[in-house]
Amino acid sequence: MDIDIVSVFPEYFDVLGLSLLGKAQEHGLVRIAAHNLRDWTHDVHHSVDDTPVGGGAGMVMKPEVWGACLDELLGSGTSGNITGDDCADHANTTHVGTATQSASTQSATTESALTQPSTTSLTRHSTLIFPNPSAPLFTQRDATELSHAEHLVFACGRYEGYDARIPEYYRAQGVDVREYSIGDYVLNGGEVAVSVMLEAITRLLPGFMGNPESIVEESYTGGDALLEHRQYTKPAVWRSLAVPDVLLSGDHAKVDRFRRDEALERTARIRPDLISALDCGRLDKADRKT
Ligand code: 6GU
Repeated sequence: MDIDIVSVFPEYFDVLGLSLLGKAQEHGLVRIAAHNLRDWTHDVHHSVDDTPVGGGAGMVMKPEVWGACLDELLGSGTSGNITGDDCADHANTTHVGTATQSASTQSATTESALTQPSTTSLTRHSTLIFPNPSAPLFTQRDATELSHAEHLVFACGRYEGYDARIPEYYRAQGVDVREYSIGDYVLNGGEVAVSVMLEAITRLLPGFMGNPESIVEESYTGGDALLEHRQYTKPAVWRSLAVPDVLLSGDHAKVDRFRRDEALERTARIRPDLISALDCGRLDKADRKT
């Protein structure tokens, strides 16, 4: 999977070189590049935003800068001329998690990848994602679907948002454009939301997790999105608190039943909205009693 992230704070994504995602990049499972939006500006101030048309507080991100940037990253040449002098130099592009690369090889890699679209970049399917607090919620279902994508481009907005014509334009060009919120609260910009979505997506890549079963069993996965049952490890008694007896019984059917009941009970109590959304056909006879 190929991932491009555009932000006015690309350093935000330096942490993606750490941990499991860093390993996944080293192993070639995923390539992640963070780009600075200001590299596509042409004015002396490198401005990326302007006042809202119609008035109001704050600033809105300009369509021209995003247009130049996204035309290039999507490799589609949708606005016609995306070569030569129209391209800024992208000294600030960082290949996240490739710490061993020198600055010069890094920039050489970037240039050839971005300015000489290969046949694959002309034919590959790209998905363009805008974090947006006013968009539909990003769910595990979206993460699963996007984990099969070939190329993801995350466009991080800052300030009061981005000009609405940016997603509209690319959608009209036939690009798969998504806008997602990660929850009912307001963040200063899309960077944290993109980090969240990226982690949810990339951990589902085949070969990413050491133990693939941990993905299958967890909350929200599969058709029925239930909260997970509680977990215990040894010792059987800690500070006079005992692990439930059934978990020590060795009776796998009983253990499964106990965990399923607990998942249903916790979900009904903590997230009744998930129970209402359950597909009744997926409940078994014993579930109906709980
Ligand atoms: Cl995607 N962006 C911002 N700025 N705030 C958010 C969000 C996204 N999702 C929840 N809050």
